[in-house]
Amino acid sequence: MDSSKSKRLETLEEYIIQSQNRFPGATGELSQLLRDISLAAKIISREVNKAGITNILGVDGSTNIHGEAVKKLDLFADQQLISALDRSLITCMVISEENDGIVKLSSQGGKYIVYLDPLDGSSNIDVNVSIGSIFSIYMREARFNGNLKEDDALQPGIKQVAAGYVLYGSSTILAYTTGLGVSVFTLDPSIGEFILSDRSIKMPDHGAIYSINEGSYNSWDLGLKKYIKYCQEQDPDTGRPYTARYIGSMVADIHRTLIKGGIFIYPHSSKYPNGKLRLMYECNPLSFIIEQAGGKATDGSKRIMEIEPDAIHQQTPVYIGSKDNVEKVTEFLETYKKIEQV
Ligand code: AHM
Ligand code: MG
Repeated sequence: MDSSKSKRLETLEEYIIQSQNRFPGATGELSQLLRDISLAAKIISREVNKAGITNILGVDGSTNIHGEAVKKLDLFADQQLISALDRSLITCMVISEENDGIVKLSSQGGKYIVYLDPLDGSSNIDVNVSIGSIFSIYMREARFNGNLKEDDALQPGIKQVAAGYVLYGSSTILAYTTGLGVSVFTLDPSIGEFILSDRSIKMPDHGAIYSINEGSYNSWDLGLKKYIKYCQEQDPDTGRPYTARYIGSMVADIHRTLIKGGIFIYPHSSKYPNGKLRLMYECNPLSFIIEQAGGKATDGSKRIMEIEPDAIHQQTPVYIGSKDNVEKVTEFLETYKKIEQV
């Protein structure tokens, strides 16, 4: 075998350092923060993989701030991520799905604020289906200005300096962006390193997959009902009928959408008048990723990343995926909204 032709593997660590070197003024703090998250992700991945053989699997008996049952792995992931961020003294506060208020870290002068969904899709833990961690990073605006408060964390998604997710699936994947494209890494468990699998992933402009919880059909707006019927109609020119895929873990559904194209929708409904998914630690970071890969993300009319937040756990409807698919559903929503108003 000609070893000179074998592919040189690039680790996440090396990739982050090389990316940082392209910016001579960089302090290295953001790079450190991404390394902290990746270290916590490796530990979470290990626990997720052995969940079935340890008693960590299952509900710990408490509920989180949204009244949902908290699984033990949620708490484990939350603790791992927060303590990794605390150790490096770069982050001043964390907002996590598992914590009601802001979590102030040891370094109150730290310049970054991190939002986390430590273990997204936790209802899937017990059935061995893919789950994930999501992160979204902001700079603190009034860095040296008194006590940290929730307001310091309320910034629109366009101000994210980095965001990403880790998917614990058939392999563990880490995808992140700093606004210069989306890089994807795959964990090689034999060496304990994330290996670069895609330097700058681009998603298809159009996809033939729609992803939505159709059990809520009766409570959707007319425009959405009509759009889903459109997806199911026969039209070989546009590849219809589309395929339906819904995992119920947003990270996993978005990862598929990133690779294969299509659309993921979690609309408002009578059960969730403002949508179910969280703006700050689910929709904004995943919108940043999807936009950087060439896709789009809206709440049905407005770009997700331009929504001015007024609460850290705020919910929003979300329509996210390939550009053409998101534009098409928007047309349906607008058309039928006008008809309903007449
Ligand atoms: P979680 O963060 O508590 O796990 O909830 C968010 C999850 C998303 O991952 C997923 O897209 C959605 O909830 C599924 O909700 P539903 O079961 O209502 O379709
Ligand atoms: Mg979640």
